[in-house]
Amino acid sequence: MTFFKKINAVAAGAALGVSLVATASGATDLRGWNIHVDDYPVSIAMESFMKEVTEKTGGAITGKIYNNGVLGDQPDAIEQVRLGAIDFGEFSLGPMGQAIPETNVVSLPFIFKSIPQMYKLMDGEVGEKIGEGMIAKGMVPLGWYDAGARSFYNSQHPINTPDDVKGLKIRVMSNDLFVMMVEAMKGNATPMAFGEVYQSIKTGVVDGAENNPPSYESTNHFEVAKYYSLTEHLIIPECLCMSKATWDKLTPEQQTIVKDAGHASALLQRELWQAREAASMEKVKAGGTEVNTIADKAPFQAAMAPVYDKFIADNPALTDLVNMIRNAD
Ligand code: BDP
Repeated sequence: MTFFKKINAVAAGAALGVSLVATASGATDLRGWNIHVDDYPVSIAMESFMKEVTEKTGGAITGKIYNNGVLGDQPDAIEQVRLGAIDFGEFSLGPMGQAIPETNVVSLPFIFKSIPQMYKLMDGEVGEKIGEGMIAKGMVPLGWYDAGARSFYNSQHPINTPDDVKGLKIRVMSNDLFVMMVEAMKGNATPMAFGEVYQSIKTGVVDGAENNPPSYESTNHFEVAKYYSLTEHLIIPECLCMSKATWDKLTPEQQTIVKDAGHASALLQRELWQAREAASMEKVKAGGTEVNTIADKAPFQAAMAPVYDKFIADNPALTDLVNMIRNAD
C-alpha cells in the first residue's frame, strides 16, 4: 500500500463519522501557518496549494495563510497543528523532533549524502516511515518541500575546521540534537526563535547561527553575520502538513484534492527553491558576505560521532531507520 493510500484508508474510516458534519457545515475555512516572508518559495507554493484546493472543491474549502510567523513560533505552531487549533502549516522537520521522534533522523548532521539523495529517500520508504510517525502524532504530510542545506554563519571569522566553531555562540533551532551538534565542536549553542536571531546577532547575544542561503538572506542575517561557511551539515526536508483533526473532517473526495494539491505545490516549491537559492547567494555576496567552501568535510563528520552514539542509545527503535538512510546509495 502506498503512503497516501494508507492515510486514505485510515481517514476513510474516520470520515464515515465526520463527513456529514463537513457537508452540513458548508464551507470549511482553514488557517495556515508559515514562518517565511511573502515572496519566499514556501509562501508562494502554499498560496498555490490553497488556490488549487479552493478551485477544485468549488469553494467548499477556503483558507488564509498567515506568513512571517504571526500565528506564533514554530515549536508552538507544530503543537497547534497537532491539536487542530491551526489547520495546516509548512514546517521544517528540525523542530518537530521533540514531539515526533521519527522526524529526528533527518536532523542528524550529515545523514544524507546529497539533496537529490534526500528526495529519493523521502519520496520512498524512509519518507513513508517518517510520515507514519507524523500521522500518529496528529500531522498529515501532504508534500515534502526543499530547504537545501544548512551552513554556519557568524560575525567573527570564517569556519574551515570544527575547531573554528570552538567558543562561538551559535543560535540553533529548538531541538536537543542541534545543541549536541554545536557542543560536539565545542561551540556554545542557544536554541532561540527564528524571529529573534537578527537582533541577537546584532547585539552580540550570539555570534551567529546556521541556515540555508534563502533564509540567511530573507532574514537579513547576512547584514550582521558576514562570514558564511558552507559546511552543509544539515539537509532537513520540510513538510506541508495538515492537522489530522482537520483532515478527518474532510470528505474522501476533498482529501484527494488536498493531497494532490499538496503534492503539486511541493513540485512547484522545489523548482522555485533552486532559483531563490542562486539569487540569495548573489544578493548576500553583493551585500558583503564572505563565503567560503569547506575543502574537507570529513573532520566535521567525524566530530558528529558522539551525536549519533547518543541518539542511537536514546532511541534504539530508530536504529533501523538511521541505518536505512546511512546505508543508502
Ligand atoms: C528555515 C526554515 C524554517 C525554520 C528556520 C529556523 O525554513 O522553518 O524556522 O530555518 O532556523 O530554513 O528556525
